[in-house]
Amino acid sequence: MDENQKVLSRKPILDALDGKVPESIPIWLMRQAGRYLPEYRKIRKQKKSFLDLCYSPKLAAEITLQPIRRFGFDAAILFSDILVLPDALGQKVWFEEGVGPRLIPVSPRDQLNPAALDNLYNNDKLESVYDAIRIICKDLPASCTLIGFAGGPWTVATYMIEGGTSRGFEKIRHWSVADPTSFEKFMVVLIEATSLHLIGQIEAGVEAIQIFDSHSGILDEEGFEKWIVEPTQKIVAQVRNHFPKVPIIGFPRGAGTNLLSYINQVEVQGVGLDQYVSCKWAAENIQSVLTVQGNLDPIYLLSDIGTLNRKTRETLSHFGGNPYIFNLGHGVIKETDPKTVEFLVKAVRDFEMN
Ligand code: 1CP
Repeated sequence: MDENQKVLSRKPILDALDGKVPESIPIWLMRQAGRYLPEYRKIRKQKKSFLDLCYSPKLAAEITLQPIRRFGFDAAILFSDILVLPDALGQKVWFEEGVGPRLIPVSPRDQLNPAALDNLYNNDKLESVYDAIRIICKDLPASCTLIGFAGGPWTVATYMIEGGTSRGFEKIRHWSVADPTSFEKFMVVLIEATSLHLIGQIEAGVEAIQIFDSHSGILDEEGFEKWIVEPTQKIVAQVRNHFPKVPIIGFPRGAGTNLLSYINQVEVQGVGLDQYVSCKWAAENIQSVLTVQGNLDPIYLLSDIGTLNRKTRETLSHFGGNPYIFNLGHGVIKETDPKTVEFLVKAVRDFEMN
């Protein structure tokens, strides 16, 4: 078969991650489930706490499938959150309306104890996430791929150490440079926990995984190697040990030119691009090596249809002829009109390379 010959796909996302070019460009969107959908807001009301929603298998399964029914995306992403992991490890985590995630912060003095990992082996919270996956698998359309995920250890650590969303990330940056030895011990526990959680999701039925390192952009080159590349290599190796064939998508958001180091060292099958990466540069330097996913700025879903159409076609014309999954550069913004998402899906499906 010619290298880029188009294939008729049973699961277009899995084919794209296998280096093939499906007949029609596959599409899913980060945060495709969530507050911009009225059907999500309705279910959200049933639980006061966001984490309770994440741990309700039937509701989490239903929310995962809502955008699939409405838009027919090629992938469903499990409805959960990267912060279920610190919660399952025993840290106090809650979500405050209008504020976002809050955590009782971990400090260099009260390290994350490796014994916390014991919590994960027999943990009702994570078991309910895996139960949601088992329910979703029964209802998933045949062409749709179920994607599981975890946060990258660095990104999860930012929330655990800062105690929530942060502007300057001074506490974690200070700890990681002032005492890298104790910080590494902390990261080792998180690397292990993340690997276990991803393996648990695959055992329950997810067909691909994405590692969200949303805050990799706050590290310099040396920090990126130590706290993004090396931990992700270790996670990929552990997952591969159990499941050699399940494709992995890395998403080191904000990595910029460090993306080159990431794709050369981490054995992922696909890499997510944020909207700050030039499409022309990424097509030449990244897509020439592996499948890319991205990277329309989600803000265009709030602009007029003409602009959305122009920017979408521009993105597709850079990436469309080679192994590629259409996505945004970050999550759907909550003010987005679902009708605009419908338009976007059609624009991607109808696109033909000339
Ligand atoms: O109020 C609500 O209803 C909660 C909003 C919400 C939703 C829908 C949060 C709170 N998390 C989620 C779901 C979620 N989170 C998914 C589900 C699947 C999908 O994409 O449709 C995923 C993959 C995540 C991952 C996640 N959570 C990340 C990584 C991706 C990213 O956005 O960078 C991060 C950083 C979080 C933390 C988080 N969860 C929620 C909030 C408000 C935040 C903080 C984000 C920040 O610090 O700005």
